[in-house]
Amino acid sequence: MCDCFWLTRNLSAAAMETYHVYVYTGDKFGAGTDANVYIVLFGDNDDTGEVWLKTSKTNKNKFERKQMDEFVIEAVDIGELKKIQ
Ligand SMILES: [Ca+2]
Repeated sequence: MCDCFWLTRNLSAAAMETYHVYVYTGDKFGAGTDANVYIVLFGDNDDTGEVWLKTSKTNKNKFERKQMDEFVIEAVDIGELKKIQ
């Protein structure tokens, strides 16, 4: 195993950022869903790629109607957030 691989891993680990993502589920019929929801954060340096919103910090049952869910995700440092998809 070459040294460069190890160096790259260290650098990427140091560049990880924690993001808190807040998702409000509307009150339209059928809005509450447990389907797999993915988001992508776009910054001025990079984007996170697709991130699965797996576990809500605020609610055991995520994505219920008129509910705010908080998700904590770890991803690369994308710089200043520009867009969420
Ligand atoms: Ca649900």
